[in-house]
Amino acid sequence: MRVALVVPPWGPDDIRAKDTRGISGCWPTPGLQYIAAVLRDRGHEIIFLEGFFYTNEKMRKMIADFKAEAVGVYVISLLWEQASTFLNDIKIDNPDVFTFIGGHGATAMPDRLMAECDSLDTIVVGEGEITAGELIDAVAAGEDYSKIPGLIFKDSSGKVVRTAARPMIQDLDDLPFPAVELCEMERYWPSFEQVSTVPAMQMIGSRGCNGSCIYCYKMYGRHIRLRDPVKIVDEIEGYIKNYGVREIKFWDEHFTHDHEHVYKFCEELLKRKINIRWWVSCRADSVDKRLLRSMKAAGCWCINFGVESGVQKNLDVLLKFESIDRIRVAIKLAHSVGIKTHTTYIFGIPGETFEEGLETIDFAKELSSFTVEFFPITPFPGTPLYKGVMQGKFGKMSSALDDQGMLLDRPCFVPFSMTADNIMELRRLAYIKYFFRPSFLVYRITNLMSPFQLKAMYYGAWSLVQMLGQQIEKLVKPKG
Ligand code: B12
Ligand code: SF4
Repeated sequence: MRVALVVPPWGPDDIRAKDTRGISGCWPTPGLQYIAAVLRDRGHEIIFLEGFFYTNEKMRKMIADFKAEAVGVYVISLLWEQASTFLNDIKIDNPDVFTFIGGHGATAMPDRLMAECDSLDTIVVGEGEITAGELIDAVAAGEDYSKIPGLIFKDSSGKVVRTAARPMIQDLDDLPFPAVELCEMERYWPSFEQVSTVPAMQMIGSRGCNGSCIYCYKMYGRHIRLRDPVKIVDEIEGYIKNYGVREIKFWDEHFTHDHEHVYKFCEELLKRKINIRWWVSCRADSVDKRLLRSMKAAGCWCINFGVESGVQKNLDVLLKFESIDRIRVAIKLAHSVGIKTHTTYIFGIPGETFEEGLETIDFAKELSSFTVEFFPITPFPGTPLYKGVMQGKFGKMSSALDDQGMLLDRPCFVPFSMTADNIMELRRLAYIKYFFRPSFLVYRITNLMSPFQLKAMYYGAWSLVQMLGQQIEKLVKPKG
């Protein structure tokens, strides 16, 4: 069957605040690349269309030229409007085309999406490889798919039907590597603050996280499934050979959960003498010096720690189960072995005050990571935070899905303890106070790792100038 897999048309304006649009890039979507690989291996003909490169009109034309018989669309909640418009247009062009969607947004609020889009035939819920494979095989053969687990669709009477739950894939090594070769790889580039050099590739080495943070949408549950380190390194070798890749960004939710697994991965890289930089995310309570030394020796240049707040009470509200002291220790340890850190922080935690937000900024300065990000907290559908907000707890939230981005100009959620202006001011102050420190600027300049990072600094500086302008405007503008 001819299947078009599509990231709907989108641009930096849809997902970023004005002041950080300059640093925006686009990574390919790993989930859709996995779906593409599975469908290809089942004998279907695939075209992969990235909405960052094409307009809606252009993609419709490409789908018509390809004579697609099925169109599968990646959906996150923020970009649902673009996705549903696209699905409607595709059905206008060819009413017989079979449409299906998957992804975090599709999984978190399937009933709403089904109700809002008549052009949508089926939703693949959760982990999609096996379900999408069975679904497209059935559609191609003209067979009934109503018994395939993991689906939501409307029956002939218009009633929404949900099939049995699809169990998680037991062994991730059964999956093929993501079909990167179907994407226009040469057209992608990462957002500037996200890598130390290019070409860079992203990878998923595990799925799941044992944490329970209330703002995190945990599609893969608390049990962490690991890929074989040998296969992960095989995949890396392929990227080096085929694309000259110099850096890997692992999007695993919690890379260092199983130390033995990390040691095996590092040993494999060293054994094959693979010289590559890599970047991972992990929890602060899961690292020690021996592990960090091994990671550094095998090429890890940066670790992302989701710090979120410098106030213990707020970490407790988020159910982070991390202590401020442990975070401090983890970051010091990483720096002591020569690994840089990227730390992220959120403002607008339920119950957080403006003054506590200022304490978080001080904590970020104390930790002094190489790169930082400050976000307004965003309750994504499917998270305990979102459920609480819907029950009237915690604060007020916009119901428009396109407001649900953590990088936009306004927060979509405001806790009872703050105002929207407080949150945006804390974000601006955080960047200004963090970067306008002579010692920090010296650290950044003396630690440049490639011309790409020089470019990143240029765009970062431009963002800061805009934030400074906004802050000055706020201070001089008469109140009321
Ligand atoms: C990698 C990543 C990115 C990358 C790559 C984005 C991309 N397009 O894939 C970057 C950094 C660019 C990014 C950006 C953003 N991201 Co992001 N990102 C992730 C992350 C960390 C991993 C996703 C991943 O690859 N997982 C591994 C793959 C294998 O799993 P998967 O994506 O779930 O795919 C499986 C299923 O969902 C399903 N599936 C997926 N797509 C499809 C399509 C079809 C047709 C079918 C049938 C099935 C299917 O099958 C796949 C295989 O099993 C997740 C958090 C997480 N840990 O999951 C957030 C996450 C997906 N991102 C999120 C958000 C909000 C964003 C941004 C909007 C950020 C912002 N500005 O506010 C932007 C949007 C950019 C964009 N256009 O996509 C949210 C989405 C929330 C929601 N409810 O929709 C998440 C869940 C993080 C969170 N905050 O909780 N992100
Ligand atoms: S530690 Fe990270 S991935 Fe794990 S639950 Fe918390 S936010 Fe989600």
